[in-house]
Amino acid sequence: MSLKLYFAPGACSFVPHSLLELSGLTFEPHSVKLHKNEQRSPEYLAINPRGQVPVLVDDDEVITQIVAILLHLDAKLPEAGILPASGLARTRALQTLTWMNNTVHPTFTHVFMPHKFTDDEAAQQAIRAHATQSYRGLLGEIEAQAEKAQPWLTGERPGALDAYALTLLRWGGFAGIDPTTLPATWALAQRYAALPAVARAIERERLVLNIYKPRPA
Ligand SMILES: N[C@@H](CCC(=O)N[C@@H](CS)C(=O)NCC(=O)O)C(=O)O
Repeated sequence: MSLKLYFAPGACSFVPHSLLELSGLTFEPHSVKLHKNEQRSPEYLAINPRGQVPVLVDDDEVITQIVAILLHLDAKLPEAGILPASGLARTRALQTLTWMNNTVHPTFTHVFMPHKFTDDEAAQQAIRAHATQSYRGLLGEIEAQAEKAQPWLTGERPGALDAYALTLLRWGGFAGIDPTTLPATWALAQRYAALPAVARAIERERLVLNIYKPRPA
């Protein structure tokens, strides 16, 4: 069995990256530098024609989309606790995971890359300002969940939701949202980051957890 993960430092691929480290599965990490547009190189497009990370290659199978990648890894090694094993706890975790992926994450894309949605510069600024407000509200929803974490968002063990919460909160810093104003999520992210396996992924990506800078309104 061979596993390869294509990830970009600081991107959403941190979710499977840190969970692979946490699982103890052996994998080959491949860094893709988005700021150098490596995701659009012919070599990378041959792997993922959508030009996005993350990509998991399991033997010869190319798997994209965070939720699919996590379900694949979870099926491979259920004891890693990427998701709760069964029952309502699993349903609830999937409910939050898919919401993070299909709502919170694309809202940040509007903050980070408004040029994907219009060529008009004034409209880009309006999109960014509006999405930043929405993003604040969505992080507030994660905060309410983090306040009730038992002790992790994923449940008794750190897993998918904790990895995604760290990523989304960290991105908030770019959007001008001070992570310390979301104290339960901030504490959770720091706790997750301090796990030795997760720290390896953080080190490989050279991530700084708090990238907050006030943004002009
Ligand atoms: N729905 C996709 C989203 C993946 C995605 O948004 N990846 C971003 C990084 S966070 C990316 O590769 N962006 C490169 C680009 O748009 O050029 C998933 O769940 O994997």
